[in-house]
Amino acid sequence: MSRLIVVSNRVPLPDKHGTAPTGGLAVALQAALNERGGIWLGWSGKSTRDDDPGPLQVIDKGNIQYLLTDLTERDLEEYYQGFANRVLWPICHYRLDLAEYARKEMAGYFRVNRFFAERLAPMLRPDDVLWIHDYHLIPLAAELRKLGIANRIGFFLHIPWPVPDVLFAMPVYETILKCLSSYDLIGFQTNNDRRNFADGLLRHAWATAKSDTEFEVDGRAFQARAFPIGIETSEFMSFARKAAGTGVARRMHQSLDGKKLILGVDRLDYSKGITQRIDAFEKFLTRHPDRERNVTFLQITPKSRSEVPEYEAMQRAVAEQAGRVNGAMGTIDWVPIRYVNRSLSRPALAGLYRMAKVALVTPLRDGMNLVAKEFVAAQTEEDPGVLVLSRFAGAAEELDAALLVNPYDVEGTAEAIRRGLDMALEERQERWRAMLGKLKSNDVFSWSHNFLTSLETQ
Ligand code: ADQ
Repeated sequence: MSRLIVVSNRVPLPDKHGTAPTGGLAVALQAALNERGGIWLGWSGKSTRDDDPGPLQVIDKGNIQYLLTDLTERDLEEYYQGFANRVLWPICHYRLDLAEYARKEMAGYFRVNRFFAERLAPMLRPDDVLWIHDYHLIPLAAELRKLGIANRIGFFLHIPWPVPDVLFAMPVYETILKCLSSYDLIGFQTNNDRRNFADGLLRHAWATAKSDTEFEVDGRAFQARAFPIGIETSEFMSFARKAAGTGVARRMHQSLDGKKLILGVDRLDYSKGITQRIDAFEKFLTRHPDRERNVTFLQITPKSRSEVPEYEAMQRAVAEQAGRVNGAMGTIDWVPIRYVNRSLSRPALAGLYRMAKVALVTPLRDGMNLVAKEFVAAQTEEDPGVLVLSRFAGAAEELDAALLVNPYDVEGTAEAIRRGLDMALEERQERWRAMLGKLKSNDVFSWSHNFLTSLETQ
């Protein structure tokens, strides 16, 4: 079996005892690397003021070599904070209003990808299979091809791919499309993303299609297909079974004091629809005053990308909004919204999912959304909670037995909260079984297996 070479912006390192990191994606890729041996390359998380990022840091663990590189401060600003997170991320999440194009940052994005390619190329053997992850690294295959690398190279995009008119607003979109055509296989989260990609690509005379999934650009053939990412379903189910006995679960149970838990769990990001969700919860309370004091909405949101100004502003906006609702609707012994900026362990998270009657997973746009899948996996058959899910999350393609909502429709989401809280046991079980079946048949291990098999056999 040929070696696997994974490249992603960040590398989840095993700890000093050699224990693999947690989180579905890391666990699945680690498993694929353990089986075949190989390399995982990415940014170390550190930056330097010098112009030279210095040598690669090499960490050997069994048959896997972790290669970490520092970046210069300028690289980091232009590639990561700049083009990746202030152009590609907003464009792919349909936020043209937040995209900030600057030629300097676009140049930095391509320069850092060339730098990654130059660091990787000398380490490669002719039969290695390469799997590149996410929007930070779209040009990597094109840069490797320039250096003479002819290996099979796959790319998986974790975020959505926009419709053509949104994509075309990005000044370098043609270069980005051509860069993608240097891969052998491009994986999208959903069929909708794959269709959007094909629609945008085929508006150009330089691209042709042989089928829905096979394309040709400048004489080079490649495939683009949907591979919806999963979670580590059975491990997550077992976390949730064990979680009832943990301190977090006990403390939460006590503090709920009989109130029904409505739960939101998201990284702090404008794509996650947190402010619209709080509006919907407030609307639910004003429409159903009899429910006051019977429910608690817990929103758990670790901060992310705080170096990007939009994220800083959002942190303030959400905290103020939660404070305003609590001030207006709370009583001396009831706080409607608990807003917490903390990361929790996976078992603690699983325990909270299991305790919740309703989960609000209402992003305005999301590649997949793993929280939706984790929530379903954590439920018990005897008394499953209800998933309220945005139709704009990739997860809605598989989890169509959830209560699907339009997150921009605040009243519709408020009504779904009510429906979720009142849903009869039989309907909850029926919906849950349908969703769990999908999570079992497509977990994160079969996702990585399917992708790699397609890449090697197409
Ligand atoms: P993200 O945007 O980061 O990922 P998501 O899919 O929701 O979003 O994954 C978040 C992960 O972080 C989940 O596993 C969740 O459990 C964890 N998490 C969230 N809040 C936490 C907390 N307070 N404590 C601990 N863990 C927490 C991108 C795309 C998604 C796509 C994934 C995977 O934006 O659409 O689903 O990649 O492809």
